[in-house]
Amino acid sequence: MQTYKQRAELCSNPTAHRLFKLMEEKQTNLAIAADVISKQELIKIADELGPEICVLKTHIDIIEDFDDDLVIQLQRLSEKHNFLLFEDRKFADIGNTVKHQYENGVYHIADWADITNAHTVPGPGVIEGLKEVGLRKGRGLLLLAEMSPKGNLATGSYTEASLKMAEEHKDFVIGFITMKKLLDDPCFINMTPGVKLVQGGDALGQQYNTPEKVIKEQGSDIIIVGRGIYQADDPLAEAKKYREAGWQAYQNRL
Ligand code: S5P
Repeated sequence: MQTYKQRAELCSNPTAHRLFKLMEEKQTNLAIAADVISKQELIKIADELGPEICVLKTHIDIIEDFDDDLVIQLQRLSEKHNFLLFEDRKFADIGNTVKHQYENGVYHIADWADITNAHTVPGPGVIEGLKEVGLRKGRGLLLLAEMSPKGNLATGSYTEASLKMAEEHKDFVIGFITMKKLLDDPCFINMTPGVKLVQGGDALGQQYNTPEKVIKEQGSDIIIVGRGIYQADDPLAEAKKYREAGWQAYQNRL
């Protein structure tokens, strides 16, 4: 099993390289899903939890008072605390449309998000469209090869076809949203949502596994944790627990 550091050296995509490198340096494989709806709450999470995480995952379109200053502040905090910005946009349209959704509109995602992601349901065109914008900026794309909620359709031959699309676009696709490690290629990074310290679910189909199960047993690389952290009484203390659990599971795997 290769270390994050060894994998950093193997990957030519600059975002994948940076991510593996910072994970090793900071000793964290924790990504926070900051699903809050105000600018102030998002900035607070980025600043307070920034030292604990490798990635800040946003849903920028749920912010009620979004403005360009939010993006400037997030970029500053990502430099201050050394984490990457991942806009969880889940692009899912034809190449020409996603290109504009990525580059234009209100959010200009390609200008600030190191990482974004896409569903593979439209076929390889979705990757090609995003790549026209993101590759020259050194960005990285994750494909949703598997999903966490009950009854989702990203399984079997759909997952297999998604892996193939990734292999055909290795310059831009840096990995997967997945429940487990799917390919042996060390340059694909596996990020797993649906993580809590205790297994379970929510009322809307979400299913949770523990950091130990996700990283050690399922061979994933990064745990994505939302409500488990930001809804805790003390989010910073809780983030430290997840960080410790995720890193311990990685070391046990090695
Ligand atoms: O299959 C998925 C893919 C994603 S990216 N299941 C998910 O839950 N996610 C995202 O992970 C989801 O959009 C949310 O931002 C986060 C999980 O949040 P939590 O509060 O359930 O930990």
